[in-house]
Amino acid sequence: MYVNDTIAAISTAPGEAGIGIVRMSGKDAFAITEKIFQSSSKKAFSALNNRSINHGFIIEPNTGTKIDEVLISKMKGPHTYTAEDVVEINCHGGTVPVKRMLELVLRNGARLAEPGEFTKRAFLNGRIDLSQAEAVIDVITAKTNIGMEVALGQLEGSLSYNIEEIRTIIINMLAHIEASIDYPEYDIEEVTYDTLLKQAEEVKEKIQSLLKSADTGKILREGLNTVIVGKPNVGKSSLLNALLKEGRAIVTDVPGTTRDVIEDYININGIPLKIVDTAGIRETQDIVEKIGVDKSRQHMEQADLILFLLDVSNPLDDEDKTLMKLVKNKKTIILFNKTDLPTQVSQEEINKYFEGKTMIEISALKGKGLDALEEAISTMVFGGQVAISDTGLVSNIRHKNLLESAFDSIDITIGTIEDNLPLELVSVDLKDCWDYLGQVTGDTVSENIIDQIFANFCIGK
Ligand SMILES: Nc1nc2c(ncn2[C@@H]2O[C@H](COP(=O)(O)OP(=O)(O)OP(=O)(O)O)[C@@H](O)[C@H]2O)c(=O)[nH]1
Ligand SMILES: [Mg+2]
Repeated sequence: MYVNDTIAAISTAPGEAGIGIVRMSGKDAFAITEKIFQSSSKKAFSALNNRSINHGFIIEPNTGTKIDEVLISKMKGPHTYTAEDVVEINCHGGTVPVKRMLELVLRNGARLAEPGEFTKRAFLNGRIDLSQAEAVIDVITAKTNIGMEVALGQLEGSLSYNIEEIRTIIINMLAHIEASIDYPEYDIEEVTYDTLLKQAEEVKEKIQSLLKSADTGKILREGLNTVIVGKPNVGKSSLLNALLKEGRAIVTDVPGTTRDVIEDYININGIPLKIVDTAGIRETQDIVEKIGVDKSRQHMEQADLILFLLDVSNPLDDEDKTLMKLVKNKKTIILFNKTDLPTQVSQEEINKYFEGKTMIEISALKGKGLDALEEAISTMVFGGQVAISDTGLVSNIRHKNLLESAFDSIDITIGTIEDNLPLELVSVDLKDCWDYLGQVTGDTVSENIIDQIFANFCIGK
């Protein structure tokens, strides 16, 4: 799997900037630099210290043309990002200088890196495990401080540590089983089953507590999927605009104004919210509106949180009531909008339809009640403050799925032990569990999946 050549890429974002960085990694990184770098200290690149930053010029070796004035860092493997020899050329930022620099190193023996290939090498060379490599993307794409802290924790190995701890217990169990099968005379069967049961339950508990952290982890990483739902004209787009503090969506007094789904991000007490404004849901003959209404329903299905909007300046009608049934089993906040106008909804009706729900009076037009709404959202999601220590371990859907499979396997294992079935059977599901956990850290993962994961990276990382 490991390719022993030298890769290069532009590691900074495209566009004009103070500096731009071209990064190289691999066995020829130093030799290539030797050819194109003229140090102002007049020393050859090979004579420069390891882990040093050096001033000089990049020269086209065939023509002697100066390409740019640069600072070059020289980092000898294995204590580098990729665990290979790494050179970083800091040249002037801007599209032309970095592009010329990249072309030059490519002409002199490097190959253009694939997306994420530097990090992939760090993984393949054993410097980090797969969950740590995945955390690198999460750090780069983090949308809030908390999201970034969680990703950093994972990058430092918090998840890997927990997984390895569980796998160690499983390995001990498997060893015990092997021994009992091979030397039955040395072991009293009951003891074996008792010990195994205790250990299996410990494994189950540990997996469960990791899984518990997964939902919050996902929210921190991808944003809480929040969908504004309500019949036409109740003020959904007005609410979106008020929360974003900008005129993002078109607002008119014509019911059926919003036809498509509008999405944007806001940050509430550190929680990234993906907030979705939808077409007002109603029966309609208009083809375009109908498509919008269908989309609204799909978004409602996938929502983590629904903001259900009612217009209290008009009496509740059948359309409101139909919608109430649709959101019944969802995490919902009921928002009574247009409270700046005289209300037409009685307290009795409110008690009858919304008992037990979180309810807030707002006016999207006047910006009233929005603080209370933000407060309610963070309370609902985290029961108050976010505690990173126990929420941040699992934030990746791939990890969550694997942990769920591991959980199922250990559950079956426990059943097999409790039924005193043959040890060979116990070990089958136990091995599955060990394997699923290993896929999180990349220990037992297929090449295919590794490629898929790194394909999501940006080039140069
Ligand atoms: N008085 C008052 N009017 C409001 C309030 N919120 C929205 N409106 C008005 O209600 C009308 C409809 O608002 P929109 O935000 O377009 O409603 P919508 O739910 O997005 O409507 P559709 O996209 O058609 O489903 C507009 O004329 C808004 O100015 C409010 O809090 N008070
Ligand atoms: Mg609208």
